[in-house]
Amino acid sequence: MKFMHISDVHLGVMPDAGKEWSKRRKQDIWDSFAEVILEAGRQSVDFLLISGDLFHKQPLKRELREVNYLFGQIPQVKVVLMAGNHDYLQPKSYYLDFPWEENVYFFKGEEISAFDFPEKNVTIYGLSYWHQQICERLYDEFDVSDEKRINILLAHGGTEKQIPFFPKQILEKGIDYIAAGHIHKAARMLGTSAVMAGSLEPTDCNDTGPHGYWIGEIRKEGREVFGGLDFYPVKKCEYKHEIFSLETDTTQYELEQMVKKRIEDGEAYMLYRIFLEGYVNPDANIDFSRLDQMKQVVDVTVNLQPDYDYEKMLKEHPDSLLGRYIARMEKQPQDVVTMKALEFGVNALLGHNICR
Ligand SMILES: [Mn+2]
Repeated sequence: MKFMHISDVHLGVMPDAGKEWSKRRKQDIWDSFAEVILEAGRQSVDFLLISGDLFHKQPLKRELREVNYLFGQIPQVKVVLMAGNHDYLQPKSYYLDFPWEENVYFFKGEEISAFDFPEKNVTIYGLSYWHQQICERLYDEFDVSDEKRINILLAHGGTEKQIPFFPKQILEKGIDYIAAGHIHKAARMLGTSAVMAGSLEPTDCNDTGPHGYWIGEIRKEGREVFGGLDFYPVKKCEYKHEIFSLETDTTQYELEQMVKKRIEDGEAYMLYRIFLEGYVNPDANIDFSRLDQMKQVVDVTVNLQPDYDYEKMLKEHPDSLLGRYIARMEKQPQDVVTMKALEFGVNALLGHNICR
């Protein structure tokens, strides 16, 4: 049997609030979802597994209708989905009595149940979140009913407050593939037969690395399992974290050119979070907000130290407030706190504003 595995689409999320591309990203996430569904049809997969948080928050009725329409476009594919901690079920959730297309299988209970597909020799286990947090180890509380079936667990969580679990323990129960979701960062294998799919698209500038979907094949002869799995990136957006080390003599244009060059070396679909480290000459008066306004820059984190010569300052201003402040701080224990206090105090007295 062949399957596609995606997770954490977070339909409705609007990443990078305040940035000019924010609205476009919201639409891109919907579009990627629609495209991936059509791709599932083209690839003739038997199952589309969606491991929770399809929506960023409680879905509206019209949003469910959109999603259901798309599922209806691939009637030969069985779509199996669950609610995660973001779109968790409530008594009034539209998820509960929604009239899904015939090929859609939605887990409604918070206890593990199963959908059985004898014609494909497949059983899929799963549950839906009824709470934003579930600390109980719910995935430890079941056993597979037929070891000859291809047994799949659709899981969401794996952290302390979202159903902690160890893939190895679950695989030992006779599960052949854990289709996991919840962690958005770049997709990764949890073991040979378990995948944390990552979000289909990044939903936050800290979701670095490639994002996309998985296509796999599993064959079972008796209790012997054969298969393969591949990751396919969706290249609409990828966040990169880039560190720039400044030196005391770095100038405004030099810094801007460094950043521009790094962005030009990447792909057009990449967005950047920039970290500035090292030393800066306070008199250089660098305007960091100019970096923030650059194309493809999401955020600038300034973590620079002013390059002050305190001894020289002390000699030049022995009787002023500045000089007395430096002299006083030099009598304190010379630890990190004192050094920071010295730096912040001198910044304030000189009217420098280095850390925005
Ligand atoms: Mn989640």
